[in-house]
Amino acid sequence: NSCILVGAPVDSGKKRAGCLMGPDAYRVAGLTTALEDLGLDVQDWGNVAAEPADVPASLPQHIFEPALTIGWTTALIDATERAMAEGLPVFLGGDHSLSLGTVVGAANHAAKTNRPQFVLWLDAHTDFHTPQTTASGNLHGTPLGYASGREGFDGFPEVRNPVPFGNICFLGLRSVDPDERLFLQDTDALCHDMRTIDEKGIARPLAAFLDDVARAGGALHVSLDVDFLDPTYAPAVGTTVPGGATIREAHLVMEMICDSGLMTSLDLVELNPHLDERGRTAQVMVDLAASALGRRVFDRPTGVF
Ligand code: DIR
Ligand code: MN
Ligand code: MN
Ligand code: MN
Repeated sequence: NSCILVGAPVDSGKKRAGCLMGPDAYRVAGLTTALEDLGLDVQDWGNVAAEPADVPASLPQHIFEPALTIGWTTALIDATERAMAEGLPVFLGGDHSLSLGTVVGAANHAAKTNRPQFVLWLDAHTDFHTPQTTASGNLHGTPLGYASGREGFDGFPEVRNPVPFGNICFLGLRSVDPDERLFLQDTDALCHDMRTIDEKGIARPLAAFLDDVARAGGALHVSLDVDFLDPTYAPAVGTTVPGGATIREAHLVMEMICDSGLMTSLDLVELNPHLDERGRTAQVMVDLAASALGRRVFDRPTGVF
């Protein structure tokens, strides 16, 4: 089975530029070799390109760069469906607005194969806004609002297979806007904030979610935002929030995902190489991707929990 690298140099989802350099930063940090060393067949499909789309007047005026993000969404839904037919895509971001395309594309692929789509969102933020609720106007705060079928994404492609709220698990939350929180607390989405991780550890809530996915025979999309990590370890992101996951917590998540055998697609998002320290954050993300795809210190018996 192939691992397919899909560059998504999306930079329109927020005002601070730089994420367009992300795909090449991952390549320079050795992502292909790291995965080939695990015995995987790796194909690099290069970078997806997008055309600006028409923006309907009904979309709120404070939304930043909607024409480009709508164009990226259309292009990435298509690229995701094509890549998922061939193997396991790893999307090299690009800011988190790329997930408007990848989550919807993944859910379309899952529907074709009659599997329910699940999403693991590793992020300080919930990214559950709609164009109406976002105060910043930055569409990188909206991908799960879109992919779960919330209203108000005028001009964006229709979401044919919305991801049910209860199929979404958040880990690492510590910056949730009031509108997002009001909405999410009335859903059955699994919202694990940093306090939960402090109190229970990161393995228990994750193991419970992976059990749900396995029992349902689901496909699992994993979206890793750089700011899931504490900025001490991963400084190259526009929206740093103190109090995030440690390197070991993040690797444990990736190792458990790998052991589960459930992951069908992976986003690496929000890396801003302009803010990095000699590729340090890019390297952390490459190492985490390698853990998700099989890198181990030692093999271990199954059934640890
Ligand atoms: C914030 C930031 N909630 C917004 N979101 C980020 O602009 O809506 N997501 N940075 O990762
Ligand atoms: Mn497949
Ligand atoms: Mn995010
Ligand atoms: Mn974030």
